[in-house]
Amino acid sequence: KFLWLLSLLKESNNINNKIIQLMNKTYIKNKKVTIVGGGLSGIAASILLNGKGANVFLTEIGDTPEKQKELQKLEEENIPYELGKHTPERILDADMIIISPGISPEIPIIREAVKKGILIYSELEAASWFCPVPILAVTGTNGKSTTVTLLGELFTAQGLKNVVAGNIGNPFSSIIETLTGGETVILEISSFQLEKIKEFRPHISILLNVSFDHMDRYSGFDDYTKTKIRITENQTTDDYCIFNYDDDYIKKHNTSTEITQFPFSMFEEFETGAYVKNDKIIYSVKGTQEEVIHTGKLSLKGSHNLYNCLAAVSAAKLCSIPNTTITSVLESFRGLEHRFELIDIIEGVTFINDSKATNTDSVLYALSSLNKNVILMVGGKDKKGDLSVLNDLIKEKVKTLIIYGESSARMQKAWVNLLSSIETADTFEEAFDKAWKSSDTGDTILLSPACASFDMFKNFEERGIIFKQMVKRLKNSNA
Ligand code: UMA
Ligand code: ADP
Repeated sequence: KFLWLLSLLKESNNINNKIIQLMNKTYIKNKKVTIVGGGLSGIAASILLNGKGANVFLTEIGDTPEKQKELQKLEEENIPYELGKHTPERILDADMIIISPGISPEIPIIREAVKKGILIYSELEAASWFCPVPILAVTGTNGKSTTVTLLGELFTAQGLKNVVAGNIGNPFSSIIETLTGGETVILEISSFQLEKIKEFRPHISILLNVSFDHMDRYSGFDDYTKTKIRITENQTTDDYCIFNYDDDYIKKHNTSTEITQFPFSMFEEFETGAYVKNDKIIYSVKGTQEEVIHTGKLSLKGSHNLYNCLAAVSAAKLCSIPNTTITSVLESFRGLEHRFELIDIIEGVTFINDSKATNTDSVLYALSSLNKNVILMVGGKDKKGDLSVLNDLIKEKVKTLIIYGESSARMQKAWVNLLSSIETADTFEEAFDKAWKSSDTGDTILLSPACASFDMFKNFEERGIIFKQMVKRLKNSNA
């Protein structure tokens, strides 16, 4: 009965999506659209909207040879653009502006546009106008990439067509024209992308967790987390919100009664929801419980990943994926590179690459998953989060702290009294050398920076790759 109801709901969701799609298709034609930012999102949105008949103009502040090369794509489509400046007259001569996620709506040119009454939308919003299939959207401070990738594997293993896109690296706009119908779009969504939505409406949303992050962009925790909750803003009773019941903030603020709410928890049991009982993941609908998998069989380790699995299981079950498929994927899914990734053990010292840990909460989970004797490499571009949340775990688990990067002074000040062994390094290489020199058999060297990477690296991937290369070099020199 539940499945029958679900298929009816899906159908009405599809009809609504199609109506919105038709409205916007007609609306966008011949409209003047300025795209601000010529990164992945800006380029993809330009090509999509140009293809839908809009008069697109893109403006990009950078003017490096790489940028020039990237924007050649627009020339192929005859889309006009400017590099190295944001020309007000040109930008403001628009019916609407599509803003890239990395650009704050508080920059002067966007403020001016708002004053002039120009509509401002995010790339996520614009792409969603043309999405003909249901959207499963995942947000949260941490665990998004892991969860969307896991969901993609669950759908694929069941033979269900799907496309994973969004903040994970391929903009939503870039996949729209590849959709042939029958797919589910599985979107990783950041708070930045949610800032300027209007109609964006996923059929299933997932709220994983919220903790301090991006405090360099938001006025405070409330401002940031309220943006995350906007993922549910346009959902209706036809739609589902799978949410983390153990996250106090989400529990308090995700209160809409217009949505079909689906909680998950490690501590509470629900009539309808997913939870852990006697080391098993239980999925329950209206009191009918099913054991899905023993937590000991999950290939992803750590309590943070158990939450990701609870969320993914909930979505998979709501999409009628059977337990046999779920268990086989959850037993074999190895997780993603740079997320608490075990690299090697050299002379009894374990190396873990957690370069994607760009905020304090992800470091908290990394430390919680380890025993004592951790040598923690931490630092980078400061996101101004509250560092004291790590105090207890640093005291309990960390033997030596190696601090590097732009955030160095603030971190030293925050943790100087916690332990006797704190070292600083001017370069990442020096930080690695100091970590190795201070290690003994049985220790773990954990790169879990609690910061963005942009002060020293192109991105967190480059930071993780360089860390792994240093481990490899060390191994070779010790061989
Ligand atoms: N720019 C201007 N004017 C300005 C400021 C910037 O023109 O005033 C230009 C920059 O020079 C650059 C472009 O705008 O060329 C950058 O746009 P962008 O930062 O939005 O970058 P994209 O390449 O479009 O990448 C974005 C996401 N980036 C950010 O949110 C910062 C990518 O997430 C995402 O993968 C991609 O869209 C596809 O959806 C990255 C990220 O760091 C991985 N996300 C944050 C996170 O995960 O914590 C939210
Ligand atoms: P995101 O895409 O949200 O940044 P990732 O899956 O890439 O999330 O993981 C980023 C970092 O957060 C990694 O260090 C990872 O170990 C950690 N992490 C993953 N899932 C969670 C979670 N549910 N809660 C806290 N930390 C998590």
